[in-house]
Amino acid sequence: MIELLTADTPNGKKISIMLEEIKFDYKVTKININKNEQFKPEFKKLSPFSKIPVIIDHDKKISMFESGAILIYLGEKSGKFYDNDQRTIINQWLMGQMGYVGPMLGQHHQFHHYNPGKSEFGEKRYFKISERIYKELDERLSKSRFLAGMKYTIADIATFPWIARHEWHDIGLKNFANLTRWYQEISEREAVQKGYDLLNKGDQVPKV
Ligand SMILES: N[C@@H](CCC(=O)N[C@@H](CS)C(=O)NCC(=O)O)C(=O)O
Repeated sequence: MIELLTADTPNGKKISIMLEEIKFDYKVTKININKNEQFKPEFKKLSPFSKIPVIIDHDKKISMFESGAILIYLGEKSGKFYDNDQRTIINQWLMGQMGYVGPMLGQHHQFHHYNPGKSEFGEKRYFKISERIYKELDERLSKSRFLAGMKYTIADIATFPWIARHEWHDIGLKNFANLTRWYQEISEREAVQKGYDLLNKGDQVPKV
């Protein structure tokens, strides 16, 4: 059984979506990052940067932090969404999400959504970068059904929950036809809808 220690954020949703997709038996343990539970010594032992998500594979008695590493682990363990012969390309789109798409959109959330009016420089900078990310993903998806090719992979699973915050971004997802097509196709997957609502609060995947 896999235990997912997480919060209701895009990085957390990546893993609940993957666990639903591969149909593994799992349970969610909520870490309230607004109440600093991530800094508790017992959590920090599992996650040295004090960040969610973390998984514990109770059968193997191992734990892991970093969502990209967790997706790779679950892809390898399940044999799903991380095909051997596609790994070179999947890894590039996955690392691009981990190092660029997620962190930049995360900063955009901080300046534009949570703290508007506090820093004009920050707001403009991350708005522009986020707009650029939308364009770059749209360009890729104009040539490819999914990020790493014809098949839905862990690179899509990692990127999707970030684009699902499109209402916060105010960039206008519907103006990016290929990104919208990709987003809608993934939104319709039952596992995505279930994994999106990881805390069973009735959260629905936002529409375009
Ligand atoms: N690179 C990490 C980033 C994880 C991350 O930023 N988690 C945030 C929530 S989305 C967190 O735990 N923040 C609490 C904190 O930094 O104190 C991953 O992908 O797992």
